Amino acid sequence: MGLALQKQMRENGHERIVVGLGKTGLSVARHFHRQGITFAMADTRDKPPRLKAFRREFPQLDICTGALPQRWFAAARQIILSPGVDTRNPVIQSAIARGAECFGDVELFAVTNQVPVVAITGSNGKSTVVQLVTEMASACGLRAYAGGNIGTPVLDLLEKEDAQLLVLELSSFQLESTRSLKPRISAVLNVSADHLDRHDSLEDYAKIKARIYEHAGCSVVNRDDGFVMKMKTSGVVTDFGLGPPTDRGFGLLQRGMHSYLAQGDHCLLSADSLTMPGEAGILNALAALAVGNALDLSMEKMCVVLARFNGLPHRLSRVGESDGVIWFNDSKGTNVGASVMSLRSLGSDVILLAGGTFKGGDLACLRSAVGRHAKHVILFGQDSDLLQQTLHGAALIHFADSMRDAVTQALELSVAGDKVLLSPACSSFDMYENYIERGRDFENCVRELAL
Ligand code: UMA
Repeated sequence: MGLALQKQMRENGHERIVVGLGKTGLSVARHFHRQGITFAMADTRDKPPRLKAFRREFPQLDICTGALPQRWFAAARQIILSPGVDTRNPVIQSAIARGAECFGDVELFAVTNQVPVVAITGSNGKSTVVQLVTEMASACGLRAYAGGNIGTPVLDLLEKEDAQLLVLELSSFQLESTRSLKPRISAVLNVSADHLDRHDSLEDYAKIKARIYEHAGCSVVNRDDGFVMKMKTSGVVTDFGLGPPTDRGFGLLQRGMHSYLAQGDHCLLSADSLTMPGEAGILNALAALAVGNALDLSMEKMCVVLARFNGLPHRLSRVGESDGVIWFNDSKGTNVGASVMSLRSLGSDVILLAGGTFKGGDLACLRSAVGRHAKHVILFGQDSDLLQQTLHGAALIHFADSMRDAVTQALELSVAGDKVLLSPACSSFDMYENYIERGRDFENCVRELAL
């Protein structure tokens, strides 16, 4: 777009505006660019995370950051909203009132995609089930890819030319504006209070989740969940739950001293052989089996995947990779020994995120491991000064005032080949309820900012 035209557009408004310059916004921009469609970009933040990438890739396109300007939206006919942007924003609302269409990336994906889709939502466990189903399908020889809320924006999946199955994790924000998705199989894992700052009530939130069933070929339901059981399903219905299975459904059977994951009256796998902990782990496994069964995947191969699924989070678990940088969550590294082990296992070029409440331990040992394995250390929390005194000179030291800040700094410091490791060598209680919450915070920040 020439400068004169840009100026005129700025004065008269844009017809098509992508709102939100995070992962989703950038994927929408790339999608439109591939299709030769012009648009403008807006983000309510002064410095949205993908601004640099956007300017680099689309120097010719108009972008505005900070509060959304009314006049920009005066001529808007299409608004493509990122999931993090509240549809109740007054500027968006007045554009809609003037007749603008407003939808998200999943709707754009749905109108173009030709590959069979499994769509999974729920308040908890959806990433695990998406991951499990993807691994099960791959084990059965299908080229399957996971995307959506789990991390890879759905429009990026359109680029997977060899894909035979797409397994999507969809949040309520993504489902809210989706009309055209026709999943082969849809599942709502559970509904509990979440995101009520964005949805008017729990019932409203459940209603949005129920959208996933609208055009489904097969609906997988959690028969223990009152909200899910009230939802209108389509196609063949399969259920799962913790009690004994229904006729063709999935559940638990007691045989002697042991519980078995089962379909109907057929035992499939001992509950003890799952590494995923607790009832939530069992429910996730049952949900994945129900979805996989609806896909006609081999029961035997699915059970192999379940038994070896190493879903243990927060223990040197790989969060993801972007631009050649790999991100690891080792929030369970709450003492020096654990963090030293993790540094050792990653070899070299580590950017270490550490800090919290130091519980005592061999700081000299940490210093020597940092010296050998880490390039940078980003410190946060109560005892960061103590750690700084110890680690000074072993690597370049930086300070962060929050997890988000630490991840942002790591993103800026990292180059291809680096490994960013959260392994605090400290307990989490100065900032968090527990190491799990800390690990989750880290993973959310990484997914939002870096992947
Ligand atoms: N934001 C603004 N102004 C804007 C745009 C965004 O303030 O103009 C803020 C939002 O309030 C939000 C943050 O920026 O806090 C990120 O929003 P975004 O829409 O730009 O997010 P993306 O980077 O595109 O990532 C989104 C999902 N994020 C959200 O729904 C908040 C990611 O899920 C998802 O992986 C990604 O798309 C790809 O599909 C993350 C998430 O937290 C993991 N999801 C929520 C959850 O799981 O509870 C729903």
